[in-house]
Amino acid sequence: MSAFDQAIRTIQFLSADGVEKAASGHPGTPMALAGIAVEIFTQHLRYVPEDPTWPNRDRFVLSCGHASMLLYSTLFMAGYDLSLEDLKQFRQWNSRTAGHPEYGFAPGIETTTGPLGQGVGNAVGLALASKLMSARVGAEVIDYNVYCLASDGDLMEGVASEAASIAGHLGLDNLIVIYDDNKITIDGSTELSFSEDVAKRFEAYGFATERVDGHAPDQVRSAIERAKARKGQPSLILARTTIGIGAPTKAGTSKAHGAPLGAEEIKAAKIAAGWPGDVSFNVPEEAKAPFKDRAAQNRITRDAWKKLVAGLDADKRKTLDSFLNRTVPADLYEQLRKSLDGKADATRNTAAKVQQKVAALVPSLVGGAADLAESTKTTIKGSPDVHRGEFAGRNLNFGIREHGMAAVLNGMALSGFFIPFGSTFLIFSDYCRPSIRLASIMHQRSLFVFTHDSIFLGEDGPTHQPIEHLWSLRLIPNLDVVRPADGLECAAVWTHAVTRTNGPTAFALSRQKLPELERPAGFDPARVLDGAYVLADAANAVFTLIATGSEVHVALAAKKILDEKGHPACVVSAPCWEAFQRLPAATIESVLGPGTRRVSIEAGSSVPWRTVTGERGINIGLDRFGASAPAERLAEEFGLTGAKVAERVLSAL
Ligand SMILES: Cc1ncc(C[n+]2csc(CCOP(=O)(O)OP(=O)(O)O)c2C)c(N)n1
Ligand SMILES: [Mg+2]
Repeated sequence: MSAFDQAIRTIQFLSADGVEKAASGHPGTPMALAGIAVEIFTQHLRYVPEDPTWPNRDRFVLSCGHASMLLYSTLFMAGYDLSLEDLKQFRQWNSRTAGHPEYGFAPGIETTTGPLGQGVGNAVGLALASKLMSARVGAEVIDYNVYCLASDGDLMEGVASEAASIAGHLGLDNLIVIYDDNKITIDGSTELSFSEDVAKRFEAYGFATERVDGHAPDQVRSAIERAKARKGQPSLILARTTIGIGAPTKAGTSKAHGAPLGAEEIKAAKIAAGWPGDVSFNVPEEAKAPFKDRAAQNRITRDAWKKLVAGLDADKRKTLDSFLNRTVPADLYEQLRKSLDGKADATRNTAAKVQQKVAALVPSLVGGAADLAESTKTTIKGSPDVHRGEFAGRNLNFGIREHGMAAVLNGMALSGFFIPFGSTFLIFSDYCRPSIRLASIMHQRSLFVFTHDSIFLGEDGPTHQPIEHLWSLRLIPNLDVVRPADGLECAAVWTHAVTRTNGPTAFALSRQKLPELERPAGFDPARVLDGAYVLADAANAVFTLIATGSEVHVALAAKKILDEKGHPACVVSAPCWEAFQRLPAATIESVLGPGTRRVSIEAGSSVPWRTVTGERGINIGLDRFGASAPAERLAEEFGLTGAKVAERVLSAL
């Protein structure tokens, strides 16, 4: 048996053995795709296992994350820092080999996958990032390929279709998607639910496609060679495979998908493949040879790259570093504050002005809108749009593809070069949510800029008015939701978002004009970065009014009435509840006022605020859908004016 074939067998049976030992997992797809993985990792992929973050490495994305043992076995064989012991710990507590690949758990895992379709979106973002970088620092410095393995489920999912449509539109010829066309999903044959011609669909997106026998190495090799050489089009290679190939009774059936094969089945498969039937986790040294050869070649390429980078002129080097480090000036907040004009405006407009300044100071900031740039105002002025073949600009047109946009943003963030943003209305955060969740899991600095953040968008009515969205986003762990109330808060939340290196930020910005807030003399602007702070104090306060965004000025108006009526209230503005929660408990208590009665005011779901305001709390918001009407009328009807809030608070006395 050749070393190449031994490598395939080794990965097939490491995967099957790993699943068997864990008594849980997906053996069939790794067995079927081992040949393609060996082909990619030994013949095509540019990587250095001991230098896994080399910026110009090719990226490998296993979109069908359920086949995680394929990735783990391959990374192990390729010499990454992942041991045989790690493979034996598959799916166990604290192991690096979780059920689905988790970004950051082991080197070589370029993204977290498992929710089908997302990996395809990430792969598009990774490919786009390479194109953007080539345009900035030259293709000799950054120009990598992205290899993505995708299953039937991946290509059935809408998010992959949206992202693929973007990739085809932009002609991302560094993207090679290999489709595991095994005609099997969990419930059985794809005949049950999937009858379109996938090749034709991808051709319509602008992909070049070709069909191969996924178990014929020469066919796979030449198809990948052609894909690499292709200019102006991404490639989809439809590889016909047999799930669980070699398993005597389960091959080709959904029984090979998501359960251990069983001792007898594995043994028979091993013997039939010329493998020792009774040995688990068998790794012949020879099987590693093709990977070692590839790594040796790649080291030469990497060393030449290092030399090239060391020889770059100072300007180019500085440019490259500003992306490699995603440099943000240390005094960003100060500079943003200085740029404020103090004019009352909608926070979508005020934040947009702040964003222009951020863009001028942070080269890594790139992004776009899902066909709402006119409304979200996120276009970076003075920079061209990105088009097919023209990647120097900073503005992307994602089209009406919110989910695809969010998954692509994550890929761009994962590239290591960009702080990407994508914008749409807050109501459509629902269309982005699975990707926002993954950005949070992966600790990626993806920025989701949502405007039209409440019923006060007015006339468009209930379908466009977010209600549960603020809290529903706040419920995602490690996502920071920011809802600024005025210019200073816009400066603070933009600073927060671009300097936050361990997670994403979702913005909620108003469509309607808001007043600039007055702050007491000597107010320390650093307090805004705390996430919540006392905006207006009161001696002997009876109430603490906690408000966010467009309801902060309502709280101030209510305070005035309450103060006058002899029930003094202080106002806490909370532009980022998550940041505030990370402060010491004593600080939180002192801001919220230990002895006062707490009142939350936010134009959205009020129920979750009960956890903040407590048993005696008063929660003013909206626990029903909104209505189509001018904003002023809605404020009156839904009790969100200063007078109505004061009335409600007093009635609770
Ligand atoms: C968004 C999403 N929906 C459902 C699942 C559960 N799930 C895991 S694999 C799978 C389908 C398996 O079929 P396929 O994608 O063709 O993979 P194969 O069995 O061929 O490896 C499903 C529905 C998931 N992981 N992600
Ligand atoms: Mg399948």
